[in-house]
Amino acid sequence: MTTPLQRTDPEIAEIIRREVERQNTTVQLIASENFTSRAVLEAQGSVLTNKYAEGYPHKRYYGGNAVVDEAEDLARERACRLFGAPHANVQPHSGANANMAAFMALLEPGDKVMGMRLDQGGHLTHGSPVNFSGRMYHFVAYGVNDEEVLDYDAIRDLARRERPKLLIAGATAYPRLIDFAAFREIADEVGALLMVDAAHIAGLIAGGAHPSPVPYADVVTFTTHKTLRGPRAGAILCREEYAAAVDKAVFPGLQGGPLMHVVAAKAVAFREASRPEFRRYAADVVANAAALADALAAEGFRIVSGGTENHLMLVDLRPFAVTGKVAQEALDRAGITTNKNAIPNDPEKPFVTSGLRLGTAAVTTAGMGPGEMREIASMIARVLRAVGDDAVAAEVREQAARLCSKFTPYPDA
Ligand code: DSN
Repeated sequence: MTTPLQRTDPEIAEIIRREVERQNTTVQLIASENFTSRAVLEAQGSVLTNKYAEGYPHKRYYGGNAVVDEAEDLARERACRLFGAPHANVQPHSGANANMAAFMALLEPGDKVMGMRLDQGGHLTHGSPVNFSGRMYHFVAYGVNDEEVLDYDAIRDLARRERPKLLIAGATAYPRLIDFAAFREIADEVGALLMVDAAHIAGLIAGGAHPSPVPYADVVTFTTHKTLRGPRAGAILCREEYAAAVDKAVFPGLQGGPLMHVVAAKAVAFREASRPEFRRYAADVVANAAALADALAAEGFRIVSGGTENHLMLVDLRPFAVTGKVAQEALDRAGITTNKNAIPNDPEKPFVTSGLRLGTAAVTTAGMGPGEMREIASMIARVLRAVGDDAVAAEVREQAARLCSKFTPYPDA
C-alpha cells in the first residue's frame, strides 16, 4: 500500500526512503547527531504543525490554543524538572536562536562578551566575525592551552583585563569536562553574567554523565537533538530573575509563532530523558567515546588533549598525512559518516582542516558498545591508510553495512 506522501510527491518520498536507508546502513559518527525515537518523530509529524500560537501558554495572540497550551506547559515543566531549573523557554527553533535570545535578554548591542574561539572548539554564535554575534557584540575570545584544555587561570586573567558583561562557557568541539564552578567564580570576580551553551552535552547532563551548569549559570542554552536525542530545535533555561527578559527576547524579540509540533516533540524527548534507561544511555555514550578514542590512538592517530571525557573526540590526522576534508570524503565513500573539524592551532584552512570530530551519541542509540567501537576504529584506520583505493573503500562499506545490520536504528522503516 502506498502512503499519502508516496502518492502526492514520490520524489520526496523516495529521498526520505533513501535517507532512512543511509542512516540504517552506514556508521553515524557526527558528534552533533543522534537517532531520535519514533515517539518524537510522531509528535513532530503531527497536526500540531497547523497551529499558530504566538505568545506563551494562556497568553496567546490567537484563539484555539487551549490544547497546544497543554503541550507547551508539559514541555516547560519537564525541562525544568529534568535539569533542575527554575524557568524554561522551549520555543527557540534552534541552538543559534536560543543563543541570540540569550544575548538579547542579557546584553545591549556593543557590549563586551567573552567566548571560546571557533577554531579551538567554540561555536559560530560565540563571536565569530561572520556571525550576527560577532557583528552585534564586542567579543573577546579565549582558547585552549598547550595541553589543548581550558586553562581557567588564563581565562581569569583575560576576564580581569577585559571585564566582559557576559562570559560564555560551552563548546562544539571540546572533548573534556567543563568546570562550570570555575567559570562562575571568574564571572563573579569580574562582575560578569555567566551563560552556558550546553548544546552538545545537554543529554549527558540530563543523564548524569556530565556535571550540570544549571546551579552556576544565569542562563543555559541548548539544542534538543544532539546527545539529548530529541527533535531538531533549541531551548533555554534560566534563573527566575531573567525569565521575563528571556521570554520577551524569544517572542516577540526574535521569533513569531512557535513550532508547536516541535515543542510537543521536545516534551516527549524530555520525558524520555528523565527515564532511568537514559542515565544508562548517557554513561554508555561516554564509555563508547573513550573506547573509540583509545582504539584510534592504538591505530596511530593523535587524539587532541590525549582523550575524551564526554561524547566526542577530535582526531589529529597528521600522522596519517591526510587532511580532514580528504578523510571525511574517503570515509563517506566507505560508509562512515564524520565531519572534518579544525584542531587547536590548525595549520589548514577551516574548509580543509587537519582533524575529524567523532562522536558516539548515535551509534550508542543504535545499541553499539566498546567492541563495535574497536571495530570502527580499525575500519577508519584501514580507509585512511588507503585513501583513493576503491577496493578498500568498497570492502569497508560492506563491513559497515554488516555491522549496522545488527544495530539498525529504524528497523521497521
Ligand atoms: N553544527 C553544530 C555542531 O555540529 O556541533 C553546532 O551548531
